[in-house]
This record gives sequence, structure tokens and C-alpha cells, in this order.
Amino acid sequence: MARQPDQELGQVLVVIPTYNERDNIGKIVKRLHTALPDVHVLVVDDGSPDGTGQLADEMAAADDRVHVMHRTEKAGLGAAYVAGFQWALERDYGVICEMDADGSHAPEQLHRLLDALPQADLVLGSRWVPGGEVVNWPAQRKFLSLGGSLYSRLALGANIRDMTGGYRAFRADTLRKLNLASVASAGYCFQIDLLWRTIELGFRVREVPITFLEREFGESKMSGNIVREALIRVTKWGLRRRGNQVKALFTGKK
Ligand SMILES: Nc1nc2c(ncn2[C@@H]2O[C@H](COP(=O)(O)OP(=O)(O)OP(=O)(O)O)[C@@H](O)[C@H]2O)c(=O)[nH]1
Ligand SMILES: [Mg+2]
Repeated sequence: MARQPDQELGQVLVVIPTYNERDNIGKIVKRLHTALPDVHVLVVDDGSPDGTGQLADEMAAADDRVHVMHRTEKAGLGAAYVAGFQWALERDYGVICEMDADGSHAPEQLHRLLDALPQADLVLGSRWVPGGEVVNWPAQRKFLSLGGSLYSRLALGANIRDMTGGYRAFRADTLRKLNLASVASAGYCFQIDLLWRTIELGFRVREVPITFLEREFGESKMSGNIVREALIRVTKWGLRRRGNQVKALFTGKK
């Protein structure tokens, strides 16, 4: 049963980055408010040529729960989230969520994440835990996601199944500690980057199963550059972690 967010954690904000999502943004926000009427939404639009930003403005004018941030150029999902998170942290939100606009993350499942947050500092919607699944994905994409998570898990030594997913709920207090201003990762790597920062600070991370549905409308923005960025950065973080472990062996310090 979908219930309203935990009162003690405070007001929930769902940040939705958009680039050319005119066909999707109205539907997704409507579904979200049907499932969880009290949740606020921040659409972070990077000047979409298809008019997503204007449509979001119209939605915001008609509904106090909807907010819009306009950015002038397409600067990647990571930069959009960082700007959206900073906006949220300047206001009185207790829980800040990530969600895609394209219908891949079912708003009807957001309560699963929120329900787990009282026992965690970050909850990940996970495709790769029992009960989680991916619908409509070509084998190649599945392989990339599983492989990316497995590689990150081995390199970073973190016991998390789905490291690259973008359906998440943070406590505002967790995000506040992550030094968002120094996040430079753009694509999928942004998700690994934030997760890795959260783990390194000793926060509690939990995974809950979700059904990830591949986008039905609009264009995919996945590229080879996104994969390369993730591979290089994760390897660097992993090596640094190993280096620190070796140093600790000799110095006795952690
Ligand atoms: N503001 C902003 N949003 C972006 C940018 N790139 C992607 N997004 C949004 O981020 C979310 C996830 O991007 P998607 O293109 O769906 O990425 P994906 O799910 O990995 O790939 P596909 O669904 O296969 O295209 C969607 O809501 C996009 O509109 C960007 O540069 N700026
Ligand atoms: Mg998508």
C-alpha cells in the first residue's frame, strides 16, 4: 500500500532532470502525484529545444507542488542533479529523490524507497536484487549495466548490486555531507560517484527492488563516452582505496 512519506524525515522533493522530455514530463508528474500527493517536484531542464521547460513552467503555475529550474545549456545529468540538490538544500526539504522523466522509474514504486529510508541514509532502487527487474532492455544494455555494477563492486569493494541506477532517495542530511560542489562526473559515473562518497563517509545504504522499464518515447542519450568516463574514474577510486589499504598495513593507521 502506498502511504505518505514518513513524517519524521520531513518534506519529500523529487528532482527530475530533463532534456527533451516534452512527451513524458506531464505524465510522470501526474502519476507521481496520484501515487504520493504530498511530494514536491523540481524539474531541472537544460534548455530543451522541444519546449520541455515551458511545459514545466505551465505545470508549476498550476500546481504549488511543482517547481522548475532552467539552465541554459545541456551540461549532463550529473550537473543538473547537483544544481537541483543545491536548490533543495537551501530549502526545507528532508528527503531528496532522483527520478528519470522517461517513465523508466515507476512513481508508483517510490514508496518502496521512502519506506526504507527510516533505516538508511540513502536508499537505492535496485534492478539487481531479488524482486528487482528490467523490462524492455536489449541484452547488450543489460550486460553493460550488470558488468558496470560488477566492475565497480570489485574495484571499490562495496557490497551493492546496482551501483549505476538513478532511482534514489537521500536524506537531506546525507547529501549535505557529500561535498556536492566537487562532483564533476557527468553520466552514469555521477551515480557511482555519489554512492561511493556516501559509502566512504560510513552512511547506511540500502537497496530495494524496483522494476526498471526502458523508455518508450524520446531519444536515448547513452554513449561510449559515458561508459569510458565511468571506467576511468571507478578504476582511479579503486586504486586509491587499495593504496590507502596498503599504506594502512605499514603505518597501522586507517
Ligand atoms: N537536465 C538534464 N537532464 C538530462 C540530461 N541528460 C539526460 N537527462 C535526463 O536524465 C534522465 C535520464 O536520462 P536518459 O536519457 O533517460 O538516460 P538513460 O535512461 O540512461 O538512457 P535512455 O533512457 O536509454 O535514453 C532523463 O530524465 C533525461 O531527460 C542533461 O544533459 N541535462
Ligand atoms: Mg532513460
